[in-house]
Amino acid sequence: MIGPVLRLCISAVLCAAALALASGLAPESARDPARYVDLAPTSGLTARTVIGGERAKEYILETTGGGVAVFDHDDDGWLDIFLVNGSRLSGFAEAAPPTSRLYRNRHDGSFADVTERAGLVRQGWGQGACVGDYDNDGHPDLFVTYYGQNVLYRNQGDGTFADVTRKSGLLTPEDRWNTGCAFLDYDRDGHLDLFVSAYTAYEDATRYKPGEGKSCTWKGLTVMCGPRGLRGAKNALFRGNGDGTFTDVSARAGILDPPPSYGFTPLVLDYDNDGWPDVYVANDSAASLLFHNNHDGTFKEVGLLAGAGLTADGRAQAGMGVSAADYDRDGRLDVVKTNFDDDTSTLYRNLGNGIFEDATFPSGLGLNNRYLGWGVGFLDFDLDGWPDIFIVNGHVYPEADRAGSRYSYEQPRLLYRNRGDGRFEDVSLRAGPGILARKNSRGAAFGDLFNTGRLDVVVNNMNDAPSLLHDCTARSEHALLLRLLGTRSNRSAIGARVTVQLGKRRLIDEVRSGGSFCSQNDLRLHFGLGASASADRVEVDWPSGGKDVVSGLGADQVVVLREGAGVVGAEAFKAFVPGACGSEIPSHAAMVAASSGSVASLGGPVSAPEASGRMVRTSSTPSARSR
Ligand SMILES: [Ca+2]
Ligand SMILES: [Ca+2]
Ligand SMILES: [Ca+2]
Ligand SMILES: [Ca+2]
Repeated sequence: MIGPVLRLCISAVLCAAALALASGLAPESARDPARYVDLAPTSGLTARTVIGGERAKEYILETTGGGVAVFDHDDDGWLDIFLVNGSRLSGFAEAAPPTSRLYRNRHDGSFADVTERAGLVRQGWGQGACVGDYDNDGHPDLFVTYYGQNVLYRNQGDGTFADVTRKSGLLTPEDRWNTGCAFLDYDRDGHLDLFVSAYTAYEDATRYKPGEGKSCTWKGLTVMCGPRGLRGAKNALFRGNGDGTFTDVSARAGILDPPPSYGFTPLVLDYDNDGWPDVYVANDSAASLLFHNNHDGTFKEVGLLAGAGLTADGRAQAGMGVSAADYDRDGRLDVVKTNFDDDTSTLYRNLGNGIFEDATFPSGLGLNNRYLGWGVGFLDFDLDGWPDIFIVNGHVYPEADRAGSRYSYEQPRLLYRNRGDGRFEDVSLRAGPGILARKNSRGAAFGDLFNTGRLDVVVNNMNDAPSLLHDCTARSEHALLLRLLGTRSNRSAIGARVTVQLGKRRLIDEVRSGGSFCSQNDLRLHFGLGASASADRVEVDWPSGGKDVVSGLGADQVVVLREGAGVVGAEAFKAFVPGACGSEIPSHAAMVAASSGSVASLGGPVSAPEASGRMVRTSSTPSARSR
């Protein structure tokens, strides 16, 4: 069979398609858009996350949490996984109480539980996590939010962490129900600051028994109360002082100005392209907030003014998770937010001039209104340069299983393909068993766990083991993964804006801490380049005001860019194909090789001049970035 097939190979692309046919795969046109499989059971990600009761939730406290962070804790170039764990009101008489877990990436598709060795064993009602190198020592640090007191873990550079919460000044005078967090450098002084959201007043988390309060029924069923009828909470901003300590500047920075609400996840983005990071906060059962950075250490909340607080018809929604990308490639970051059931997720299209429009229905996201969404991310799963959308779901009420066939406690995931014309296509039913699986999910983190040029998704599931979703689809399209190292800017380069130029196409993204639902994505930026084997130009606008430009950057590699120095390292994407994908699936590297005819550059470090690109210009003017 192979012989005649090879004789038909009149072009590389036809050849790849013919080989796919010969190996039993469907031809390109009829192929499923993706095939996500769950690698967690076979990769060692087996510890359960415990959040409240299994089949009954007495209090709203039992329904939140479950953040995930993917970050390279030991600086070996491979992402590791931190899964936030919760607790249970009835206690743990027989079993040991659960702890959040750190899994070290073994580079072979498996993970080792290093929680104990890393010094991260801790009990309590963990909620979310975010990552940033707050002390600029080159080792990414971990912040974990709790119902109670948050914890700042300083990465000691030897695989272990030290709890420096008290020393850093991040203990709060009273216990809070902290939820999402994000490091950012809002005053652009090179020292990371920290934004923390909170859900309800601390005492209200367990104030009313089901049926006792104001908002304790749903579909005629008695359920846990809230958040309506409970007292809300305010967000907090801590300024990094540059000496490892933080000062609570919430009041003077204007963060306390909006009334208390039910905050879940902060999303840091420069929505108006003025070079200063702004903060969007997904609020539950209330208008979402948008804190515009005034460039003077203060913020002004403009959510309603900007059209990003409510729906097009003026409704407040139950905001849970949130993500940003320029899905329509007009050079402005747009926002997607997950919400409750009997409602849709919301897509806010950035029109410029500080204004968003609710594009949910015109974009095709209004199709699904039966799921309760949490973790969400724009990711370009098919590498065509158009950011797609991935959402994980799960109900807050176990009673949903008794509310009629439309509702369920465990729910499937959703995958929307960006068609490139402003519309999304729901491809969930043709995207593999990892998408169809029904779970009660909360946090989701997006990152290239195996350095293959593709983004994987780690999902924290309630009272269940996590999921690690990997797309097995063979693709010949190209991609770039950029790791940024700040020098004058904060070391994690959080807030850096990258523009990738491909002919007339311009792709943008920013290095971001926090987001999704109370989670942390890969700090490296992933760009799908489609058929382009290189990027014409890559521009980095650093938070310091400096700018680096690299031209002719070869695709299909992880490139390290240092502020003021340009490309300082590059490594070709790996050819890792998990066993769960089946042996007939060629790796991305093999597909690229088949379509380009070049095998030589794959598999090892790439030779410097051609693959690393050429540094064109570095300017280090300390003025505001011009865009
Ligand atoms: Ca550090
Ligand atoms: Ca700062
Ligand atoms: Ca846009
Ligand atoms: Ca895409």
